[in-house]
Amino acid sequence: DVCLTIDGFSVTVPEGTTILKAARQVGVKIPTLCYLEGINEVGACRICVVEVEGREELVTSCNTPVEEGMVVRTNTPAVREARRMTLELILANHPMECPTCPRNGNCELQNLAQQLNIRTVRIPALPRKELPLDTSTVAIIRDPNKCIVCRRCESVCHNIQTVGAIALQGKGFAATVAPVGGRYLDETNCVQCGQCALVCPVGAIYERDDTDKVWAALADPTKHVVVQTAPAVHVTIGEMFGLPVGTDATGKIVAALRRLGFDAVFDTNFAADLTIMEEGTELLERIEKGGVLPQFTSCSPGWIKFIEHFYPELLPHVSTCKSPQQMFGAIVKTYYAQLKGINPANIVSVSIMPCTAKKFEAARPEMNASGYRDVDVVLTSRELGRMIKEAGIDFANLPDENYDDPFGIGTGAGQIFGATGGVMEAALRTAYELATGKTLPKLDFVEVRGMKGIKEASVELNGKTIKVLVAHGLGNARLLMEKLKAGELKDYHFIEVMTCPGGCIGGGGQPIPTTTEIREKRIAGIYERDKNLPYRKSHENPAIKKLYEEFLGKPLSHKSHELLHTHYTP
Ligand code: HC0
Repeated sequence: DVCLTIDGFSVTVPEGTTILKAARQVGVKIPTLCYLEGINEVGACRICVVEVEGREELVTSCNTPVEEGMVVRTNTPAVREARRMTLELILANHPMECPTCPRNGNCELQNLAQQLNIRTVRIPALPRKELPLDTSTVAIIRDPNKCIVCRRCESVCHNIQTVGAIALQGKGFAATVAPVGGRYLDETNCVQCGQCALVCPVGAIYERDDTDKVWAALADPTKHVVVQTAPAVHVTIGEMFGLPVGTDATGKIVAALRRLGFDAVFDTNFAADLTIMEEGTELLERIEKGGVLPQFTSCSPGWIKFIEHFYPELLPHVSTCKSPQQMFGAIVKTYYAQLKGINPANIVSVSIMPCTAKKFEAARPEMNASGYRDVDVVLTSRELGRMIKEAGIDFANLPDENYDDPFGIGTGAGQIFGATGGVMEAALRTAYELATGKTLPKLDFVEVRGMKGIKEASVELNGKTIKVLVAHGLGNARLLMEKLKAGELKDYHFIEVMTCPGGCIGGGGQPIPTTTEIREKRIAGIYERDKNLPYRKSHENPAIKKLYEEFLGKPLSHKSHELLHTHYTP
């Protein structure tokens, strides 16, 4: 351990601890801007500078380790002036468009200017050349004018996702983080996961806003507008309205969507159950008939794009199942349209997703098996939050309402899709019972839960040991893919990959901030809801049984294949 003093307080911390972290232990919150715990600790912005006795220059506290006997001062005239000057320089080079910025009210630069009590910028605004926005993808918009070169997006894209679509370009005041070689995002390997948007402190990279399309559909009396809400959204949207992190706001989401004017409010959890029926059956079939194993989950669209870009030779491992979002869309435009006697051409299918890549998935040309787009508009959690605010709905005080029939029932298995390991656990609950005809002695597969990057479990099925792996964050997925290619995963049967750290609760469209601690609380909220639901296994969902009886026949039927499955072309 190392002993030092910070602002007169002594503190003892393990060797290697940064001054920034040590200071937090004695209740001193040093301001930061580029800092992102465990991901971007590079001292790029110099907001976190402090004085260290015996050193001539101020040091950046986020990446300077403590030393024995160090005397640190975090709040001296020199420190305050340096921080202010740094911030004023950033502000002099930043468009002052706060009222119309997507991050207005939730911007770390704004907050910091407030915290440092900046009232004037002493440096004249620097001459800036207005650069065009990158609107090349359906999911993510990049505004290079607002980039403050903190490099958080670059760190996440390279180190966590191992995608490397963006990097530092240019020098000095012209520097920005952008696709290499002046290209557009859609010309790179970007998987549109939106983790960059989640960590951007300002409005330099953000989700495309599709709320206008939804407002227009809701105002059109000739349209029947249906909406589905993803598993992860249940426990995250409340954060935008002051509810504690991890609160299950399901009933309030339904009430809010009804007040916004949707004609039918459905639960993606239902379609997650449907996916389990199809994907679980597919797995059992691959095992029995000697198909390509291990089978990979296919519901996380950033992961699909990742494997298409980086490991196309492994595509035969990917389940042919569409994601729950897309399955839902296909069922709405067929079975539901028939049931209600509505022309599918007049149905607008909207989904509320924690994910930016879902916008890309919905726009894939092949996602129209019914003859119509499966899903017409995808809104992220953040966009729905904005619509609710714009409509003046007092979300936190809404009564709890129930989803509409016939897709209003989702099981706990569907609910846990929103957390890493959830799809696997849901699949095991069903595959076990379908394959053995026995009731599972223990429903909770805790081995596959939690924030560990790669998790592993096994289950006995009729005398055969089924081995499974779970990865979240594409860097972890890459590790597994490399092992698979090296022949090390031959005896595994099923691999779940979720693009985003923590799974969908950490999706690129989720409320900001999304930190590790927040992810953990959201995960707890997911499993809490699972525990309290009347049905916890997908095959026991009465609405799913009815759908098979009335429409699909059985899993992997001809109709299922036509509507619920897809194919991948390398
Ligand atoms: Fe997910 Fe999904 S669970 S990807 O993580 O499978 O986005 O929440 O909606 O589709 O159900 C996201 C979340 C979904 C889908 C489901 C899956």
